[in-house]
Amino acid sequence: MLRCEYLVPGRESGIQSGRFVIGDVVYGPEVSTPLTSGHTPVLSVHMTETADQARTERWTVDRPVRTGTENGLHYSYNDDYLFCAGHIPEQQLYTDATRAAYAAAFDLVERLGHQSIFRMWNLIGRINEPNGEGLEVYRDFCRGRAQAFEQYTAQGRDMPSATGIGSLGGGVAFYFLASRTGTRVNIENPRQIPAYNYPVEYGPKSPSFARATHLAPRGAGPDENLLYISGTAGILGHQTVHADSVDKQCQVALENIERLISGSNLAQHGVSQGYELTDLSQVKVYVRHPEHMARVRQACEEAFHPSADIAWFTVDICRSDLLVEIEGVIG
Ligand code: 3EB
Repeated sequence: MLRCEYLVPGRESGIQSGRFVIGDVVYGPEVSTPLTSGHTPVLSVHMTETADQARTERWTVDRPVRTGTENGLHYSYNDDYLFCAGHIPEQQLYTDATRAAYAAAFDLVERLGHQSIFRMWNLIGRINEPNGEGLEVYRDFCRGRAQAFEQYTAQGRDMPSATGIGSLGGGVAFYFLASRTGTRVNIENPRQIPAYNYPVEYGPKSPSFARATHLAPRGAGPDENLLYISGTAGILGHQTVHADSVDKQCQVALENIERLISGSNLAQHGVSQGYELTDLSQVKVYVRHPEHMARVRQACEEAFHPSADIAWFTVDICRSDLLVEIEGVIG
């Protein structure tokens, strides 16, 4: 089984026996291109001002991994799972570089036989700023990503759940998880239109992601399924709601997740078991303005289980009217 945990960097926590690290993502004060340092990939993303706010998202699996690097991609995999990290340097125009980076990633997973990319993260510097032609960097990124996904989905594959969020700089860092075994189902939210169908007012190409992905790993019992919840914001239909209230946006985001993971919605997608907010074991919360953090923290701590692992970041969000975004993992 695949698991993730959030570690405080520097405070080294041992790896449980019988478990193997497949990838580390340092959400910290520095950016670096992904490094394998002879073993598993480590991607460092500039997501916090200071080292004490940093968290390392550590992914582990229950069988040993092999590691490789090609085309700027750093990856680890075993027979079940693959973790892969990449980095697009800061540039004036992102469309072509994004398409190329994604195409290289799709090519890699195809060759390794791990075609089912089920969860992806994109951490984007200057996300709301204009690129060299005046187009917002996020929209520029979405165009290149969509061009790569057009080919991918034409081959009958599903988009992953995803996060597309601001970072404090350093181009675009991305990483994803894929699987070779188990059963995977994409989940959409009846309260929101699929992001890949957003109208053109949000950019020349819609964002390429599913609202959640459900994974029934090989050999897993009914209680061992995994659910990956995409970055979720105060959006109903395709529209941002309550642009003037972080409290209300946070409430709508939580309600969106609640509905997404509910038994009634998952049943619509052929998944028999539903979940509640208190079932999320790992959560990341992104808040645009530092002065909103305390209120968002209070709302989220009330909504999630006291033992949930929650990581907090003050970064920009893909639409300039979004004030908060929440993602999570069940399992
Ligand atoms: C939204 O619902 C909010 O571009 O990969 C959430 C999750 C969002 C992923 C992405 C964007 C992305 O549209 C933004």
